[in-house]
This record gives sequence, structure tokens and C-alpha cells, in this order.
Amino acid sequence: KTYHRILLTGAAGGLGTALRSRLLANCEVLRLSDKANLGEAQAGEEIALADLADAAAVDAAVAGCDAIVHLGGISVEAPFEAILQANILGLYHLYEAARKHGVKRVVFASSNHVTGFYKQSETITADHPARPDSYYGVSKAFGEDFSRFYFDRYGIETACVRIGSSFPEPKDRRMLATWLSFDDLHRLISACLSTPVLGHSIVFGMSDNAVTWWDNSRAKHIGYVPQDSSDVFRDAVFARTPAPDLNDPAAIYQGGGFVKADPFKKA
Ligand code: NAI
Ligand code: 15L
Repeated sequence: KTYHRILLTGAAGGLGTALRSRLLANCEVLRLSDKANLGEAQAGEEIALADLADAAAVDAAVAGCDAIVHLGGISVEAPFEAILQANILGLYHLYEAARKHGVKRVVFASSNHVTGFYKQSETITADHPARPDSYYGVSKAFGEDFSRFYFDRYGIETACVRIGSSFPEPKDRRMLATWLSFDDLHRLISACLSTPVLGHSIVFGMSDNAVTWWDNSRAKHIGYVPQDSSDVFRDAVFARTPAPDLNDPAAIYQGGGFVKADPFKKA
């Protein structure tokens, strides 16, 4: 196994739950963290509850870990003050703890919403400038820059994985382009954790979907080879969803509904 102890933040969430069993293949000990209840530790697991806004709690969760898979934080559009605490201050607390405790590598769950204001008719690479579509997307763009600074200044390697839509199945037509299966998510994170030289890298987290807006040619050194595809769901998704209104910003831009999300409306 590549690592002795990996910290998984956001372990109580949708992706955290999907990775909780899978990441045990990558380490001897998987330390789970969240501010929400994580239940009992299973074999090979440790639990370290922490609010990302609490520097001391984050420091304690990071101490003794070799690598971090950082999924914790607000995962949709929300008021700026909430995003500030979890996604911006939280990132600072996490990287400061990583620096103090000598963590060498981080996989950061960034998001396609860093570039959500590119059009669905455009193909972009990791070299295209950020065009965030929400406070949430801006916070992930901050995370990408912040982790680049910690790489250039302190040598902590980070993969910023711009996850598309990682759910059991694509929920709508947009997700046929953005879908990332849970198994491919684990393959991608494993590749980020094990590639000999990661540096500071940005990679789009997507399965091998026929329709795509993202070109991962800048991330070949990660060695990620997706095995799944949204194509098997295509007919069923088309049958159960209406044709999009092509004047709707949600159908024009890659970020879909996030480009018109109201941060003050409760989800
Ligand atoms: P989720 O919302 O289900 O899980 C996020 C977890 O973070 C929750 O368990 C929550 O309790 C925890 N959290 C929130 N604020 C916190 C705080 N202040 N301190 C400690 N923990 C806190 O989200 P999901 O879908 O599992 O996503 C995981 C990560 O991947 C998130 O960072 C999200 O932005 C990112 N992502 C997910 C995508 C997806 O399709 N599921 C797409 C793009 C990015
Ligand atoms: C995200 O960043 C969200 O965390 C997730 O809930 C999905 O909405 C996803 O993007 C998406 O774009 O489908």
C-alpha cells in the first residue's frame, strides 16, 4: 500500500461514503473526518470529527497522516459567509496543518463549477482561465490557487480534481457529459495518490463519456484511465427528461443550474 494513514475529510457525505470502503485499499489506516456523525470506526478506520472552521480540530485530524483526500466543505451554492468558513478558511486550516505535520500530498475535491461559465459548445483544458459560476465555484478556484501556492512555496503536492457529477447514475442530460462513476472516482484518486510525480495538477473528474466538454491532455502524468461511461444510461436519460430550452442559461453553460442558483435560497 502506498500510504500508512490517509485522512479523508467530508467522509459523511455522498462521495465520502462511497470512498469510505474503497480507500482502505490505498492505506493501512483510513482516518475519517467530518463535522457530521460518522458512526462507529470499522476495521482499519479511525474517526476524527472536526469542523473545518476550527483550526485546532483540523490540526488534530491531520496530525500523523501521510496524505489527505479533502472532500469536506459546502458542496453546492450557499451564502458567502457559510462558504467562507467551510471552503476558504477550512482550506487554510487544512494546508497549514499539512505544512506543520509534513503531509506531502493532497487530493482536493475541486469542481467543474470553477469553469461553469464556459459554454457547453466549448472544449476546455486545465490551461483555460477559471470562470466560476457561483460563490461555491469561486471558493473552489481559491482552493486551486491556494494549493498551488503551498506547492510552489512548501512543496506540498496537490491534485485538484474538478469533479463533474459523481452520483450512482447521471440524473439529467447535462450529466451525460459530466458524469463520474464512484469506481472511476476511486481510480482517479488512487492515480493521484500513487503517481510518482504529481506536482500541482488540475484534472477533470469524469468517466469515459462520449460527449464531453473537458480535455484531460494536461493530466497524462497522473495516469488515470476511466473504465466506466455514461453512455449506457443515455437512452434512458433521454426518454425520461424533456429536451432543453436552448435559451436557458442552464442549458447554455457547462455549470448547468449553478449559473443561475440563488445563494440565499435554502436547498
Ligand atoms: P456532500 O455535501 O454530500 O458532502 C460534504 C461533506 O462535507 C458533508 O458530509 C458535510 O458534513 C461536510 N462538511 C461541510 N461543511 C463542513 C465543515 N465546515 N466542516 C467539516 N465538514 C463539513 O458532498 P459530496 O457530493 O460528497 O462532495 C464531496 C466533495 O466533492 C465536496 O467538496 C464537493 O464540493 C466536491 N464535488 C462533488 C461533486 C459531486 O458530483 N458529488 C461534484 C464536484 C465537486
Ligand atoms: C458539484 O460541484 C456539486 O457538489 C454536486 O452536487 C453536483 O451538483 C455537481 O457539481 C454537478 O455539477 O453536477
